[in-house]
Amino acid sequence: MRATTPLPPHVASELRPGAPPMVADFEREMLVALSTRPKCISPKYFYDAAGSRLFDRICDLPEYYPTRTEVGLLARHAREMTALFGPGADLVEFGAGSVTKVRLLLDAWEHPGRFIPVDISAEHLADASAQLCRDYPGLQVMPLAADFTRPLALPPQTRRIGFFPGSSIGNLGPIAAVRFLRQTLQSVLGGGLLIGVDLVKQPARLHAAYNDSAGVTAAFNRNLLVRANLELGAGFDVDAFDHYAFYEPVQQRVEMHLVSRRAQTVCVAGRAFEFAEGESLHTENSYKYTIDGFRQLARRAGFMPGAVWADDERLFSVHWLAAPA
Ligand code: AVI
Repeated sequence: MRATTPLPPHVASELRPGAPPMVADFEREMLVALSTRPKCISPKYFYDAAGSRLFDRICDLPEYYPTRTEVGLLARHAREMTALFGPGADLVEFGAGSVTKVRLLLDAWEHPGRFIPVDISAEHLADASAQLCRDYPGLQVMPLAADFTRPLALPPQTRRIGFFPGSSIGNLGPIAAVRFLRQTLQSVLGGGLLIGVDLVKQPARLHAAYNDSAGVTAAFNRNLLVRANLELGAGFDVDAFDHYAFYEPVQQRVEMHLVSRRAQTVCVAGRAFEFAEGESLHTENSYKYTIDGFRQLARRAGFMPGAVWADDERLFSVHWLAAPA
């Protein structure tokens, strides 16, 4: 077995919608974010209860194609996908959340093994697992409340399959993404990883997905400031910040920013921080990949890329990455 280095905490929880980090972490990272030039904070702080609800609404927006496209791919190709799992393997979902997409796989898997949803939020996980047990009476569900970006204490098993939908890998930069995949590989050696990856496409399409007409993404972005006001008493004038999201084609990523329309002073942990008129707080990157580009990335992490499923418009992809024994 190759040794792995745990991911740094700020990278670790970037990948976990639904897991609110502790206030102390938020305060510490906000202090760093506001002291950095340009100001920049991890997207993990989007996901308090209100932010998670807004994210669920984003997933249903007409402009936000990733969720419905990925669900369509899983529904259409679940038999081919689960045939690769092999009979009796353990299926481990990383950052399982409400455990919805995996149902499409469980419905199609001919000889299922155990299902191990892993999520940092124990309460959420327990509810979702209980419901799954009711819906799939023969299925052995073994929820694991843990930070899946760190080495996991998984039950012994000869063949494990990872499932990581939603293109959450895109919220990491390419170097952190390889590091994350390398670490995941250690949990699924001899098995594989089924992972959803958003694709590069017409910038206008990406622009629409992150600038929806109902303003839900803008509210999701601004919720970070609402949260900072509630939890840290920061005093952001939330309405004076514009949501600004754009596709940057050189790095192939959507960047989200909050841009202050006026000069303002905020206060965190007794320290004052100035925003100049027009100054930005960079809140998220969402990397997009070509199919070949992602396969190369997976190879760099030690996986052997196999089948890929994409929709006819090539908006989104699901990759099978085999893991060497
Ligand atoms: C969770 N993640 C994959 C979403 C994305 O598209 O990068 C988060 C999001 N940000 C704005 N809209 C959705």
